[in-house]
Amino acid sequence: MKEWYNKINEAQSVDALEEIRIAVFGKKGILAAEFAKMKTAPNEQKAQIAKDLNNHKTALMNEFTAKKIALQTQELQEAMKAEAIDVSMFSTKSSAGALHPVMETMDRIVEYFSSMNFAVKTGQIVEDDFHNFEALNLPKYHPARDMQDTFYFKDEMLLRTHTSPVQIRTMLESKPPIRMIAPGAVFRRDYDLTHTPMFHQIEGLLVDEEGKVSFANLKFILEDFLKYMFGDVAVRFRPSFFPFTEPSAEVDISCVFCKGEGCRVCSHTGWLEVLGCGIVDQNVFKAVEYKNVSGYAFGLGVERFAMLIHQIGDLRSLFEGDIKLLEQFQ
Ligand code: 2NM
Repeated sequence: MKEWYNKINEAQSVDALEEIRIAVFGKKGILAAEFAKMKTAPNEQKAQIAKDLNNHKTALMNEFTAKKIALQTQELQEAMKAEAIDVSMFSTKSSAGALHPVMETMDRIVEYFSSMNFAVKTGQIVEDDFHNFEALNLPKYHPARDMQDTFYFKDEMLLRTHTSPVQIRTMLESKPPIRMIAPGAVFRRDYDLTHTPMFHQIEGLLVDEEGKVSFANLKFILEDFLKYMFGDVAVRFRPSFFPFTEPSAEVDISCVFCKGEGCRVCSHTGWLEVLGCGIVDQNVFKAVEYKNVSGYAFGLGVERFAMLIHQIGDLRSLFEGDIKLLEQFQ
């Protein structure tokens, strides 16, 4: 018996101890064998032998339990030491993502107009002919529809060519005064060096009582906005045409690459076109049944802003998803 106490105490691992447990307490173990021998012992000794064996059994079990706890604790501590991770260690490569330059630019534009109390509206990408064209003073067969050819579904449904349908929906569901911007993806049948079939726009609309909204108000906010976006640039307004505004203008900033000296990017004019705007045509207000109101509106392409801010030469690189390009703007 004595040797089994030693074996338990000298066990080197939980596994080795388990083998000893089976050898001592198992069905074919030494205790079972000792109890079996009792049958052949003289009757008057049986009580004493049983008592001794039961004492050993309890004592061995106590030894075993104490040893098992000690070995488990030791093995756990060794494992923790071997598998420890230094969470404060520097990693060589960070896999944190970043906003795409187009989305980051969009956020910055939204931030400016939010600070000026413009509400942000989104709307829907699949639109109908009324909200995308008709209500915007672009009747069927109007020549200006050619420039905004798009992707059609059946029943006069289409992919919106600008975010203006969001302005129309906002006017139809609420009353003036209105002060809103509509950021989002738009679609046109265009694909060349400077055009992609999908791009992002932000358009703005302000409506108030007749006579309260002037071209001077529009000039002020757009000049302030462009200086917020591009820093200390010159801003100029050129007369233009849009079906939904009258009068209309295109807005240029002095070239951010050559500071107005003239270079390849600005075609040696010193100016870059960045916005379209105007006083909302009364035909648009007729379409949404607004009376005795005046308003201004404007629209811009977010990809173009992102290219000018980050000095990206090729529009298509914004759509390729190339990590090498994207990592430059983290
Ligand atoms: C532009 C330029 C000028 C415009 C007009 C409207 C609406 F819905 F109020 F009529 N929304 N956006 C507008 C005006 C857009 O983008 C170059």
